[in-house]
Amino acid sequence: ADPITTQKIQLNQLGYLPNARKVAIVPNVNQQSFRLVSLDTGKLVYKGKLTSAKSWQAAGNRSFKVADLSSVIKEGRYFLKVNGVADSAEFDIASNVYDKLHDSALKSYYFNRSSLAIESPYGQQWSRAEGHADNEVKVHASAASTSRPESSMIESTKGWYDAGDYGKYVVNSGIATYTLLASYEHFPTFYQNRNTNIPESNDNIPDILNEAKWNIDWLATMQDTDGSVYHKLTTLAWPGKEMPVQDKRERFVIGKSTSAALDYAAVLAMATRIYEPYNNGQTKQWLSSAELAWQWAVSNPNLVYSQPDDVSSGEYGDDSFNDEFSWAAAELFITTQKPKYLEQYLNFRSKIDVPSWSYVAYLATSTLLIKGQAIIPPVIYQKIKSEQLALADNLVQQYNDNGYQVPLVESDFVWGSNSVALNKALILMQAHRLSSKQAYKNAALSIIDYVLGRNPTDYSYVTGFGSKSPLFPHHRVSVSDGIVAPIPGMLVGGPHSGKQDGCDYQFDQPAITYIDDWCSYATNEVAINWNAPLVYVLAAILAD
Ligand code: G3I
Ligand code: 9MR
Repeated sequence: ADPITTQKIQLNQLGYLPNARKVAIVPNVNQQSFRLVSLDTGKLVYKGKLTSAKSWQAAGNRSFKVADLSSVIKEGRYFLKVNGVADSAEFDIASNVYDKLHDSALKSYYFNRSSLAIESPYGQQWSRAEGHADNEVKVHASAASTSRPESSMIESTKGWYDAGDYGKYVVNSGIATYTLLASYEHFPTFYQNRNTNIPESNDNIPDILNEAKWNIDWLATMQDTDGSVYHKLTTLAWPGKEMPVQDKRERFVIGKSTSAALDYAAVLAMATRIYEPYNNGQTKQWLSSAELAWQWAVSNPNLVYSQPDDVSSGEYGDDSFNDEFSWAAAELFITTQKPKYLEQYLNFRSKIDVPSWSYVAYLATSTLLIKGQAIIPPVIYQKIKSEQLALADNLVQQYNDNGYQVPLVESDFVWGSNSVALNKALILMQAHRLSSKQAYKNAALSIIDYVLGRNPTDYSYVTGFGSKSPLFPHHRVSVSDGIVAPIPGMLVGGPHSGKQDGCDYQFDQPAITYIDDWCSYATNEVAINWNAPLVYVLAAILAD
């Protein structure tokens, strides 16, 4: 049977920037034209031709049509009409259409802070009691050392919960914190006066840096005295379906790994240069601990995290570290300008691809291209740049080849597919910055359209935004706080066909296997590394 997920018009449910391409996907009805109606005047403002488009295997191969309303640039609220199908959702064309979304996506980190009560002036209806002070965390056997033996206690407060669970994981914190710090480092003016209404909003530090510092302060506690870094801080089993304050299970620092040490080194090196002007007195310590972690990793280049028998929290396992070495070396080089780190970067340089928690080679590229031009030999800089542009060109090719007009291919539909999409948009916006070619930006904007509803499930994948967004994310706070609306501004993982959670999915094709249900931790969980590229891409678009 034809797995038609929806007979609806699929478009960006929030809306479009006035000068953006504006495309909607229309069911394959026997009609030639579409009409755009202004909600403000009730009048027809535009009539256009429907074109037919290539079907998309990953979405079940059904055929559909495309409505292109790019030529409408007047700000306002609109909907689309096509005979034979329901009117589309209402949407805006406005230059501030993504402002609130950006701020809310950033604010979601505040809602996921460990060791802090969320107070009503900042959290409104989602205020809650403090959970997980983590001032007494036990050293697990797998993390023991002579200076900190098994069952000794360390203090490891603050940090963000990783996702729908209450664990704090160094590896995933690495890319998530990087991406928020890069948002600031690449668009400092944009962040100068943005107020997200967090407790620190009235100090002289941009809110995004205050937010990231909550996690960096925690990260800095995850290093042992010899420079090694604990892999994670979690309970042994998963927490219950309960609020943070109710989870009284004992918490442990568990395992050590080369990836944790290198991700730690990269983030603390980066933080050193970014927080330096704010003279917070910590940056000297951060840099020496980053260099110590680097040294440790050089002496322990192959320590793979292996999950102990008594532990079932998230694994974030990885067994190839050249990409982490190259990233840490790049950050250390930009911060210290010591030639040995450039040599090490060149030594460990890895093929770039869309970044993820397990493959961070691209993060080195991103930092070196945007911060390194003055200090990297021109031949090397040009090489890195041409590789970046080749990767982006490949994404533009995918965009041109896809009937939905999004740069997505079947292999992108993994656990957290929406973050693959947004990291592609991050690459495209960086290519746009390096070369100004409009195609890069068009393809990046198409991904914003995709996550906000122009996709074959018809969901806007960000809680609280769009006419049909997730109500039941796999997020323990949202499911147990007694408030109907989930915490806003969270991007869910998105469709893929793994079905590791055994939930009752309607479909099998990767781009439509999604369910808005607490059950679905494989498609409907949220995570700090998934939200971060949403923040970055929106900042890049709004700052452009
Ligand atoms: O490594 C294999 C690869 O060789 C193979 O080709 C591919 C085919 O699908 O699978 C790859 O393994 C995947 C692995 O991630 C590495 O990318 C697994 O299928 C996939 O199930 C696994 O998903 C991870 C998931 O945890 C389960 O371990 C997600 O990337 C990761 O984001 C997610 O992270 C969890 C934390 O553990 C706990 N906190 C919540 C967080 C989000 O769900
Ligand atoms: O809630 C957990 C989620 O945060 C993780 O991403 C996921 C990864 O395996 O696991 C979830 O926990 C489930 C566990 O794996 C199996 N039993 C049900 C748990 C959730 O209800």
